[in-house]
Amino acid sequence: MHTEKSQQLFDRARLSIPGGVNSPVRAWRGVGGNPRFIAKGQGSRLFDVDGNEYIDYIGSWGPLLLGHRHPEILAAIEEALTRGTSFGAPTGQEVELAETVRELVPSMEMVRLVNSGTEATMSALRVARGFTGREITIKFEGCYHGHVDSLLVKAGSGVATLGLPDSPGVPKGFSDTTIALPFNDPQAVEDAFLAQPEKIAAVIVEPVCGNMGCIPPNGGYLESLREITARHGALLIFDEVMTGFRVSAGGAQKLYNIVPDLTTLGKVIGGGLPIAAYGGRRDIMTHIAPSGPIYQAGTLSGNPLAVAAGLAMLRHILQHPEIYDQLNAATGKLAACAPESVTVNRIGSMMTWFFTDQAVTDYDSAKTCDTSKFGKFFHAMLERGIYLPPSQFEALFVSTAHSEEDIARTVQAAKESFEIALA
Ligand code: HOZ
Repeated sequence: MHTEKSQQLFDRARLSIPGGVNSPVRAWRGVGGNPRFIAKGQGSRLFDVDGNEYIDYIGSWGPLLLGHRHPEILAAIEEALTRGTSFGAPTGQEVELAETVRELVPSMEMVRLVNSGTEATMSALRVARGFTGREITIKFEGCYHGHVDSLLVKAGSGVATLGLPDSPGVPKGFSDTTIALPFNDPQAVEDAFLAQPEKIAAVIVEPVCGNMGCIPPNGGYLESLREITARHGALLIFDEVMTGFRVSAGGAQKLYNIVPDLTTLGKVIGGGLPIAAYGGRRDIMTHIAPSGPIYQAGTLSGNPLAVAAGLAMLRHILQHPEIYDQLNAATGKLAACAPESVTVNRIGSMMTWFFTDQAVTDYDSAKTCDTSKFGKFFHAMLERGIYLPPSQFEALFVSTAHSEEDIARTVQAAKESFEIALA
């Protein structure tokens, strides 16, 4: 496989961009080697600048539920382009997008559009603090909620990939407002509330973790979080940036039948363009400016191109509920091909092959993985034209563009690559 052009671009990139990338996991530090620079995507495929073709299982880290360059999304962006790129004023399509989000995720009685998942979680936390008059947040070890100062405590995703315990630059006062607890342990949450009565504003959780690899909630866990937070007067925030419109049309909250107070969305909601949202109970959301005093704003919030792409994506989901069966079936075939010494976690079209024979239910068990074996597996797959997330601590994503032939090819490549990695 030729990679000279990617290599040259990476050499140049490192002179102008920290680490050569605009988001850390892309630098492949978790698997070794140098990242491929991408020239284009089409359907299930990525093509790099050296002309190599891959079946893509990153899907832009989640947004591309329908694959690259889906015609309905392209048409919506093209139509929006004829009207302008940014107005800094309200548009009709923003209203339609908010209404469509409410239809799919009914717990979001009101919705505010922002530009990234980080902005959504940061804003939701501020709202939770402002609404409750409390300052402390509970998060879970290995969960990642964007690079929000107070949430970069024992975080997953790139922080876990690079093995960084916490980030310099986060004032101690901020991290002191965060309690990080093990995921899937309701007693730890109960104990934290008892230790700090009437101090905890919110519990924020990825209802299905995707940022320490895919880790589903144990039976009854989300119900416990709902019950404990309600009993203690704190808000339950579901960070559905990854799971929203991914694990079901209504996200993880629909799948597990839990009604959070606030929800954050990103990734799929933008169909590949930068947009995110937070929302929830009307009595909480009306505290946001200009309805109320809690301030949050953004020049590009509700950007017309991103709104058009997001609306096309959500309309497709509403019109084609059958896609979730297709995604489930395809991803199930990938899950089934792993040997016994590899643990597989999958919910819908989110999945991780963990290089450990232990059950992976939290960050500690995720860390039992042999990351060097994962690195060998990643490179063996790449050689076979399969492009996986370059970290043991990320989930892979299947799209509706993955054909049966793509999946069969991937299963064959995985069987060969497991043999190489586990030898
Ligand atoms: N933190 C993102 C996934 N969990 C990675 C984003 C990126 O590198 O683009």
